[in-house]
Amino acid sequence: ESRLILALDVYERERALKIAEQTAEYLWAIKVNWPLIIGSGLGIVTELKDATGLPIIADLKLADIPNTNRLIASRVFEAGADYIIAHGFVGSDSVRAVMELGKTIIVVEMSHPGAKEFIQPATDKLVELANRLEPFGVIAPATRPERVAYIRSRLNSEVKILTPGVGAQGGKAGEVLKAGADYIIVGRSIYASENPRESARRLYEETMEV
Ligand code: BMP
Repeated sequence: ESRLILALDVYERERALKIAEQTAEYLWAIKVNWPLIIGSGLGIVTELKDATGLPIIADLKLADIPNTNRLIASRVFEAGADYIIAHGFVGSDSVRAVMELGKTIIVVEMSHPGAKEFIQPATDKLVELANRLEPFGVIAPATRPERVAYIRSRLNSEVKILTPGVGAQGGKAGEVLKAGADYIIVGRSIYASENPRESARRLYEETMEV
C-alpha cells in the first residue's frame, strides 16, 4: 500500500480532477485544503472520490469552539471526506467534537519556520492530547525529521504520523519515513511539476525503498 498523500492545492476543478486521475495509482489518499474548496466548492470532495476511489482528507485545520467545529465537520463528513484535520491547541473538547463525527487527524507540530514560535513549545502537550484521545493520526514536520523521531518515541504506536514538507519545503521523503513517519504529504513537487504522474511515481518508488 502506498504511503504517499497528494496535497491538491490548486483552485480549479478541472485541473484538480486531471491531476488526481493522473497520479491516483501511486497515492494512498488525497488531501483537500482551503484553496481547492474555495476555488471549486465542497462538491469536489465527492468528485475526487468518484474519480479516483481514494480516501479524501479534508485539511480544514479546524480551530474553533466545539459547537462550531461540529457544525463545520458534520457537513464536510457528509460531503464524503474520510478524515478531517483539526488543531489540537484549542483543547480536547474541540477535538472531541470532530472525533465524535468521524476519523480525525490532529496537528501536533507544523513544518514551516514559524511553527517554532508557538506550536513547537506545545508539541509535548499536543502529543499527550493525541495519546489520550487516540485519533487516526497526527501531523508532524517532514522538514524536521529529528522532531518526527521524537514525536514517534512519545506517541502511542497505533496513532499514525502524517508529514507535510517534503519537496518544496525542503524535507526528504526517505529521511522522514526512516524517522518514523507513516505517510508523506506532497503538494507542489507533484501538482506544479512538468509531469505530475512521473513525479508521483518517483516519490512512490522512494517510499517503497524505505
Ligand atoms: P507543499 O508540498 O506544496 O509544500 O504542500 C504541503 C501541504 O501540507 C499544504 O497543503 C500545506 O497547507 C500542508 N501543511 C504543511 O505544509 N505543513 C504543516 O505543518 C501542515 C500542513 O497541513
